[in-house]
Amino acid sequence: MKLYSLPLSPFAARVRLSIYRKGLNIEIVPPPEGGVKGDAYLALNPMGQVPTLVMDSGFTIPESATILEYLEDVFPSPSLLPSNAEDLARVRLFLRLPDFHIRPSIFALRGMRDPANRNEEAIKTQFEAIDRGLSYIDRYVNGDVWAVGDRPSIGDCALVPILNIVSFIGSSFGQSDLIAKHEKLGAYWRLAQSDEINAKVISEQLAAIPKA
Ligand SMILES: N[C@@H](CCC(=O)N[C@@H](CS)C(=O)NCC(=O)O)C(=O)O
Repeated sequence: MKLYSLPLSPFAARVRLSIYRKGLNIEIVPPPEGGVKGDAYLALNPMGQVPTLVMDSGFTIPESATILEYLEDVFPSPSLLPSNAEDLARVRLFLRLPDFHIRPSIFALRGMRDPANRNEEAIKTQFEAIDRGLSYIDRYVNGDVWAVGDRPSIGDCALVPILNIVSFIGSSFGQSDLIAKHEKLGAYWRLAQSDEINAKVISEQLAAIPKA
């Protein structure tokens, strides 16, 4: 099995977190020559995005949330899914809320990191959207070291990499308290960074940030 991944992508990082936590023997590789929009990669993932999981049989799976659920089905132990339905629903919210309410703004802001491309009004609008997204997530986290329950779940796999990107994007625009101002989410983010496996993925992402 092989995972196509790029170190900075919060969606690829979700899957790496699951792989590390489960101790899986899955090769982690960058997209082939031509990158995510090259013919070789588009043959694996028609959307041209990371991550993609490729099975030894040749079957391929795009979409990080689907890959995470597939890994739970194929490698159920150690489980990264809570056992009760309410907690499972919260875990699944952590896969969806960042996609709908954080991702679009991160992508918009990424294009404005260069001071030559900055539009102050647009930046304000995007940070307001991120703040709203974080407030939605804040409702459902525990405020403890794990997002849901008393052990790691794919909820943490989803949240840690996107919070890391929010934190980085915030500081590159001079906004350092974006996460901390949300009480439970701020507590979660502080504690989550002290976990060794979370810290490994966080540092992989930070090492890949292009120098401005
Ligand atoms: N919904 C997708 C989102 C994946 C995604 O947005 N990947 C980005 C990197 S963070 C990407 O590959 N972008 C390349 C592009 O769209 O050109 C998932 O969860 O896997």
